[in-house]
Amino acid sequence: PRTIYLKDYREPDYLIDRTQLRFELAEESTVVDSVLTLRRNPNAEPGPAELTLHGTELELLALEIDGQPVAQERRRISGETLHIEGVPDAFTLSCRTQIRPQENTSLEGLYKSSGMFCTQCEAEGFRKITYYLDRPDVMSEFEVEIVAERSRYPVLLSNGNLTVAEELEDGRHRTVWHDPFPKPAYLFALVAGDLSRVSDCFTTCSGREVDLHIYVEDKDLDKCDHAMTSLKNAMRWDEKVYGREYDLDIFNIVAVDDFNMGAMENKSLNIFNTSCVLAKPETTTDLGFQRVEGVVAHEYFHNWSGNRVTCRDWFQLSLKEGFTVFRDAQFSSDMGSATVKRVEDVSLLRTAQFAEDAGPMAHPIRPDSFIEISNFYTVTIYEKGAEVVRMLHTLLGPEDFRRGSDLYFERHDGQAVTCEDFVKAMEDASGRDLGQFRLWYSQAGTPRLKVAGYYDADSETYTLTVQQQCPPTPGQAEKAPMHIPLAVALLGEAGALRLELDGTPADPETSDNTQMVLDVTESEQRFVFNNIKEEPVPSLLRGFSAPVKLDYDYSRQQLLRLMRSDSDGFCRWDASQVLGVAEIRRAMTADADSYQVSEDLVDAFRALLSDDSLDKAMVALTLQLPSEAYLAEVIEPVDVHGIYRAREAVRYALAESLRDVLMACYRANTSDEVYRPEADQIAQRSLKNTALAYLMLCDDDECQGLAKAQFDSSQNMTDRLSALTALVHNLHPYHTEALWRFYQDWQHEPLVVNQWFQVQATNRQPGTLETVKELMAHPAFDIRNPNKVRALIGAFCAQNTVNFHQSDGAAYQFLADQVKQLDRSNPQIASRLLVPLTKWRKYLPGAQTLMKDALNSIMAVPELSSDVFEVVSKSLQ
Ligand code: HT7
Ligand code: ZN
Repeated sequence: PRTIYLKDYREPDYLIDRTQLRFELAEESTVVDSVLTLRRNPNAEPGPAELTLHGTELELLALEIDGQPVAQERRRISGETLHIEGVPDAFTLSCRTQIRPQENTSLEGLYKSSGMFCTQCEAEGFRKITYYLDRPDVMSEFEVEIVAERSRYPVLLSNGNLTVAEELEDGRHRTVWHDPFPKPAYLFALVAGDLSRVSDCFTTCSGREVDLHIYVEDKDLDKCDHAMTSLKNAMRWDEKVYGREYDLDIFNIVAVDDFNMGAMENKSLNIFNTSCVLAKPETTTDLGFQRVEGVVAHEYFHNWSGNRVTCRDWFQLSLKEGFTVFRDAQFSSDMGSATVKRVEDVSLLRTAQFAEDAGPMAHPIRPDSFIEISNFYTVTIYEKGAEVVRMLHTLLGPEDFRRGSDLYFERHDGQAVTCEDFVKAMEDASGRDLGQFRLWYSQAGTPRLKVAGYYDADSETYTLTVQQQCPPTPGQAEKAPMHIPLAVALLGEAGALRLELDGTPADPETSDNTQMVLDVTESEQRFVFNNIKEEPVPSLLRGFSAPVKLDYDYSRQQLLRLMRSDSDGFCRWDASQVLGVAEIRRAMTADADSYQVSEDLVDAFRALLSDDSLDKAMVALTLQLPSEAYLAEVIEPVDVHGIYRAREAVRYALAESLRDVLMACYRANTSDEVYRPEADQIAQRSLKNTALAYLMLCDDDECQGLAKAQFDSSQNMTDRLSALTALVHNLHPYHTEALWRFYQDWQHEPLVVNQWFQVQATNRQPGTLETVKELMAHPAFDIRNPNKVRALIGAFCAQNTVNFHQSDGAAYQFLADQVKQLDRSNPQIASRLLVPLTKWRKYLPGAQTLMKDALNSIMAVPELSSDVFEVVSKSLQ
């Protein structure tokens, strides 16, 4: 496989002004006719009159230029391209290809899922439909005709407005769709199937009516309300917060079972994984409801950040993804609890993204090269990309940031642009110099900030010394210092102190002048605060103002104080995490019988549980000890089993010490209110189920009876699944029956069955690998369905660390075998699944050898896909 470099970017030689497509869908194969109106790109470098189109797995039936067949000697198919020589400067190219969607298991291009035809064209799937300039900087106006048998495919959809719908003879019908907005091929979509729909409408800020439809299988009609409400909230929010109005008269969402990712933002025809659109209380957890809201909003927001203004090339992917994740995070914060959302996002970043940044696939948010673009839909591009946009928001402030985004949309509407264009718009609108800030786009790795504080009572000054350093990453040995916004406050006995930095007063946005954003730009820098009358505790990296690792040598007393009284919710939670890590480290070194949990931690947790004034969702998050994944980031080399045992020891000790207050909390938060997926109730359930997880560690009858009673009586999936998890993961005598009953009740709901797989796959008890293998033979499992693969194999390998890292290496080999098999049907899923193996360098020497053996066994397979080849070869380098 060939490496593609950003430095090799060239403008396309030809442009396609108009794209006419005609699909004849049938059971054996589909015939695609295209008529492309092409012209030479006036900005292209001079070159031969030769057109090179992308195309793969296509059968070429006919090819004409301006109505004349193209002779064999003038055309050549090689690899993934079709070359045509001697083309005019402006012409129409007519092409007929035949494809076999029924046999397409990669879920890219046109394929079938549960009897319906659907498409996935991002990033390079369109070339599996017809020969085309399948690159995002070629934007074209599309007209699409679809012909199919009416009884099997009564619904025929594509992008834009419906212009024709008519019956044909012999039981077929046809529709024609026209999308007036030029778009790249990756935003093309087609759906044909027997679908039912839920409809609503939305009046835009300028008074236009937009018809909204969600298409699903008939049995799922009762699960669309939440997605519809989320869509309307997102449309209103984007008008209010970004001034972005929807631009067509119709907006469609279609749910499909087999989908490689969460959803796809095709112009006016979003296609969704069922897991990201369907929701009802009986089948969907609170987390599921929140995911639907977030993904619906994310895809909708792409209409501007991605579709109206798109990417010039795939190296710019974070231009649309980072910005859109930032926008959906702002939306979710506004819809629920902002601190909870922030803590959840930071947790994901500090586990998955920091691990990626420290591993063999580390890349900047704008990579310099790739082999397979599908491998670059990463937590770095998405989540770190969103953090970079967030830093711009912090540095500029909300008003200038909004001016910058207005300017970006105004300047580049209808264009395919770069990350540089985005930063330039922010720079021009705000007048700020973002020269050094641009390094965030080109440098990979997680910077480490070492901060020290010194109080001088005589001069009444407090000095923060900040050092930054970024570790080497593949291909980038040396790093220059970055521009890091460091939000700080100084806490005194009576609260946060007024800040004055060498004469500069605090951030005027915080009305009380107690928070400041420091511009950290050098390897080492000192910030002196004046008029500080007492020795403060510094509150650092407030709201997680930059994606960095922070070192500050806090005392235990200082951490307990931050946890109790910092006005920044993120820092309160983070202090509890630091204390949790310290406790688990201590438990790792203590021998099993002598370990005693720290009294001050127990007291702090007791105080949290007893304080009714606190946000219950935050209390729940704070009570949960640092995850195994986070511990694996901060304790190296990673002793998986040592970490697990120590974490369990701390959990047991806390449960025992806090049993009564946990029980009171559980009872106080048990309610029989009708289920609502809203912040107050979600918080209450989260706290109750966190208490339940602890109480199940106590072996008295009252505690042990809780999960069974909750399982038997719960009316919603959040409570039912929490109870099932508690029963199964603690090997409660009722667990087998509970699993059986759960399956009996929900076997007709694939998304619930996936949760049933996942509960079993994440069971830390010994023998889970065998259970997973047995479940792969269960009639409900299907290796062709990515959701099932993720729920069973993915969850086991990525979340069940003690079992994945069992000492004989059997689970590594199991994963390697699955990757080899999946690579033949769905390379994208295969290469995502293998990520846990790529982290081999972090583990103890014995595990490293066995993990490398598994990777080498994959490498030995002839004809690996470019997806799997790239990940395995880079991780073995
Ligand atoms: N922009 C969408 C990306 C996507 C995708 C990429 C590769 C393979 C399959 C895919 N399905 C969707 C999703 C998004 O970020 O909104
Ligand atoms: Zn996206």
